[in-house]
Amino acid sequence: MNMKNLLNKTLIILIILLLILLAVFYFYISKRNRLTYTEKELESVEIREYEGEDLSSINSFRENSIKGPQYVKKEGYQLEIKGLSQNLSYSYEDVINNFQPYKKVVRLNCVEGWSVNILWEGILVRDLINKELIPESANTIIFKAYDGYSTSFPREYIMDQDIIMAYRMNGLELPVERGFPFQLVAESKYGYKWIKWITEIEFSNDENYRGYWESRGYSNEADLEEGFFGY
Ligand SMILES: Nc1nc2c(c(=O)[nH]1)N[C@H]1C(S)=C(S)[C@@H](COP(=O)(O)O)O[C@H]1N2
Ligand SMILES: [Mo]
Repeated sequence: MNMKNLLNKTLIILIILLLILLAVFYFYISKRNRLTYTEKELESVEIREYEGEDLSSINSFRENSIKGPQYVKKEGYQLEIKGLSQNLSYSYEDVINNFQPYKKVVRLNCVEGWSVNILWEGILVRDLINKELIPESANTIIFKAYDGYSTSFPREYIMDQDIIMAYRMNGLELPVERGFPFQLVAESKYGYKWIKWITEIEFSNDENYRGYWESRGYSNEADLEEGFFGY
């Protein structure tokens, strides 16, 4: 074999390798961005009006989660509740079947300027929590998610109000990209408090705890009427 042939062969092999790499990359990107429901599928099954109020479509969210959609399996899923001294754990079915369901239309506002109005169905977070387990010194409730995301609230925000942890939206089970199995409906707070793919609810006495975006400069209160800048 002469030198020219060898070079040609190497070039062809390199081109093939590059094509394989591109195909894998394309497959990965398209899987990441794929929506659970197409527009057409949603048309016939999604609730778009509730008690006279117009609702946004499930597909009108802008997906910009820190690590993209997380694929959480129903089987084996456990929601961990961590008290100061004792812990609880619920399976997906425990959460769905054992607590009083609640429904409410609430608008999610992202700091990027878009918003969506959705009919949420789920359970009240405070119903999950056995009050005897939580001493008064636990002033902070931290939520953690499958992608490493976290956010926190003063105890009263969660325990003294009807704050929903949703498992359905517009009448459908929460899609993967919307936070299956559970998303917090953090009413009156900016979107970054609406944690998706919840795995853990932890009681803490650390008032200075800061979640993912909060530790990067967004307001820890995140109240819609106050704005999201500063601490
Ligand atoms: N686990 C997790 N939850 C999350 C996020 C995230 O990156 N990871 N992003 C938050 C932000 S910034 C917004 S606006 C809402 C809605 O985001 P979405 O449109 O990507 O669903 O989810 C919130 N919950
Ligand atoms: Mo956001």
